[in-house]
Amino acid sequence: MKLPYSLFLFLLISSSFLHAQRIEKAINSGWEFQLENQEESTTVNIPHSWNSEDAFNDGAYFRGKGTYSKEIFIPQDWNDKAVFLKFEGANQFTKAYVNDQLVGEHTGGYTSFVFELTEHLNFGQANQVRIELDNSHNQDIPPLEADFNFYGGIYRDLQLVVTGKSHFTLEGLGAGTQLIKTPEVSENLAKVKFEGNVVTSGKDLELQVSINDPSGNQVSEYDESLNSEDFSIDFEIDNPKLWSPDDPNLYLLTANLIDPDSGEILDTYISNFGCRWFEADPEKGFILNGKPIKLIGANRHQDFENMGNAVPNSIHRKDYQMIKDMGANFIRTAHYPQDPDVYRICDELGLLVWTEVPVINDVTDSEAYHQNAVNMQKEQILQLYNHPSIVFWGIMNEIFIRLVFTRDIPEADQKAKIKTSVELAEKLEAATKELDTTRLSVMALHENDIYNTSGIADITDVIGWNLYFGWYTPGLKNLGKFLDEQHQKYPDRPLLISEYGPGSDSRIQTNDPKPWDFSEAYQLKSHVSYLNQVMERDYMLGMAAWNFADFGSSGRQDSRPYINQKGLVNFDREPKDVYYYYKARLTEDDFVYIAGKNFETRIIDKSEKVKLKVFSNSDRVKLVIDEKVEKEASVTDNIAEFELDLEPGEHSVKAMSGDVSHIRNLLVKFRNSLIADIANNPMLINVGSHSDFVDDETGEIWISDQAFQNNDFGFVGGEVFQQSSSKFQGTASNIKVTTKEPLFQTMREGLQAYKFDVPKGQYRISLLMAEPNRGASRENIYNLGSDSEKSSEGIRSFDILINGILVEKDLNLARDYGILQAVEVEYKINSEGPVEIEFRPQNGKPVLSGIKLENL
Ligand code: GCB
Repeated sequence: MKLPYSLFLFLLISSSFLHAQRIEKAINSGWEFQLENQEESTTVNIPHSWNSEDAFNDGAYFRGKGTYSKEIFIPQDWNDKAVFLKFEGANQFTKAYVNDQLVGEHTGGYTSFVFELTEHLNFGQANQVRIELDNSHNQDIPPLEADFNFYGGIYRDLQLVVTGKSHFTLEGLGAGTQLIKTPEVSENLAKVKFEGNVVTSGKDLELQVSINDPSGNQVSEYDESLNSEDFSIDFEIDNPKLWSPDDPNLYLLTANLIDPDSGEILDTYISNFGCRWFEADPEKGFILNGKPIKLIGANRHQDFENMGNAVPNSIHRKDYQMIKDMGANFIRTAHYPQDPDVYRICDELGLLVWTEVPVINDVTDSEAYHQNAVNMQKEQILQLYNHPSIVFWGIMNEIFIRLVFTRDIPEADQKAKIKTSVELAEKLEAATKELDTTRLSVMALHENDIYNTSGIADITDVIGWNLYFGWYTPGLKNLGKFLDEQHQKYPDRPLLISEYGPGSDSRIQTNDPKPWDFSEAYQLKSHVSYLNQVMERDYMLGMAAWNFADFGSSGRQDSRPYINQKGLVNFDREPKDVYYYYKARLTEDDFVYIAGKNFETRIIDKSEKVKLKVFSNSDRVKLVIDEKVEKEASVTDNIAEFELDLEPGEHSVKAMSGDVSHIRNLLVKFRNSLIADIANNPMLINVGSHSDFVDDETGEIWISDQAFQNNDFGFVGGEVFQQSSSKFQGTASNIKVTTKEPLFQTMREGLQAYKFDVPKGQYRISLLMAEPNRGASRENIYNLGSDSEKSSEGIRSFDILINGILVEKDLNLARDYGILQAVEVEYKINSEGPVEIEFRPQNGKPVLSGIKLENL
């Protein structure tokens, strides 16, 4: 429990009738902003990023310089004060000027920093503040590269802090944090050490400290004159109220710096802290306050749809609340320290935290790079030290991935890279332990033995594996095998899964999920399997899903371009099915949820049943269909599966377990009758795919593909297109000028025809196509000289005939529209009966991504 703010204010006011509080005020509003490559400036509010839009367009997002400026009035009566500018975070190299004088520089995009302004200010006047920021690629600043966007800007709150001339130190790596250490905690006693530093103005000073317990009662106090600038005060708390995810008890420390002559409070420092102890045991897993606790949760990036990384604190809070509500007890702030509020929120909500520095994918051997990395770790630790939620300091993520995936690196260079990476890991480990011996160091590895053979995996206390079995490497079941092998080979190493999970798109729905189809169903299947395999292994500390939310990654071309879609919720935080699955699996209050928010229309074969998955934390689930028929099923792995005989039409399905219920309305259609009902029902087919594609803009459903049979519809000949060297179903590239990417990405290649056994009538036929091969030739075949050139593989062209009428001659998608470009062509015909669209190859194989047939 957090100490209520009202109480906290009361404590402040009551103890400080002789005023002179520290002023901390956000100066976020009304900055003039000018981007290096633009002539016009604009007025912006902080948090701000200049990449919140262009990171989601074609081409590279702007990485360069941006300048913020503003006049700030400084009152005359602050002239006996010290004044500071405090950045909670700005990406990634900052220079600040006051009245054209440089007041400070900072390197790194994810930690806080403070510049003192006092001597540069004109009191009683407006002062010109200019902040120059640069997010260009810089070989000396981590991260060098990563699967997320390095949005530039002052993207966290900016504050003006005003203190007495004598004050608790604000500048330096800790950015104002005074350390509250809990070197020894047990149920009976917590030893607390308050360590800090003050800036004096030569006067005598008195330090008054009080500690209040989670109910607000004072449990300790201290009042002595201060003999030096550094202080270290020991406290003891009997029978401390321990902090844990179930009971996040927070103590409050208030420290006042006092002028002994006048009794005036010159500065105040306030911080929460918590009492808990923990260990990571290679056999028993994670142990908190003496009890084993399986760490289950998610990673979280800090960006949000349309905002980039410039998100308000309310969104940070909402995210972590959603993570807590899902039943998680663990979070990894991958891949960098997040907003200071995030850790306060995790303290309050009760989430155990792995926080890390952004040393990702690759390192350089430059002294500056190493120094910056180490500095970031020191800043992270010194700034976030007091948060009881933090249990792991992360030092690196998948540091050999670039090395492993780059071809033809000479052996000597490989060795040098390994050497400098190991050296940096050792430096980071040493810096971590120098500053904090009470927490565990950790690093995240990708699935490769190089981490073992290089010795780097022996450096930290705990190892996190980022494991993508069933996605980047085959076989969900290989997870357990891999973990057992590691555990046997390295029995002293506490193990975690620091990342896992496939990409999913709430527009892709199927009952027959496959790896890389981006369906919600495959995501669910994969998470269930991972949870089962980790839960049955006591030695595993736990697991963190990749990722809580979809996030921006400009290099990605998945089914939604520029977005990593492995989130349990969408980029706008709309939950996917799997989010509710975690809730059923991890929470204790009665919970029931019928999966398939985006799968309410079921277009099935007449002989098929409607398959429903219901998530619940009870043993059995009852289903009431259309308020009449009742069915029951037992729950395995928190899922009850139902197969329902439902007639075409609308149905309401209510699931009940314990005291709770959940209703989903379904619309059932029979595929076979679509043909007969063509007059009322346009037919839309997601050609080349086993999944339905639900167009979230139009509400249209493009149903999964099938082979042709009489009285029905379907393809004749060909095969599902699979790009060589890619695991993706279809093409792993963004399709331009469409929002229906997955519809175009999956396709049938080499088909001879597509047929519909429809009655006589007037029809409109839309064919959706895209050239999937980047190397496809745009050459006009008529310009080619020889036959051998003409049959070259790079050329794809074909004729299309509808009911025998030639509607396209030598259609070359690359030439006529460009590669990876969505092409939609409509034809109107009068048909005497069945409609047959014939594809005749001229060069290469014809392709088709989607087909829509409407009776006019
Ligand atoms: C990883 C990385 C993470 C990526 C993720 C993915 O292992 O650590 O930064 O985003 O895989 O989705 O590929």
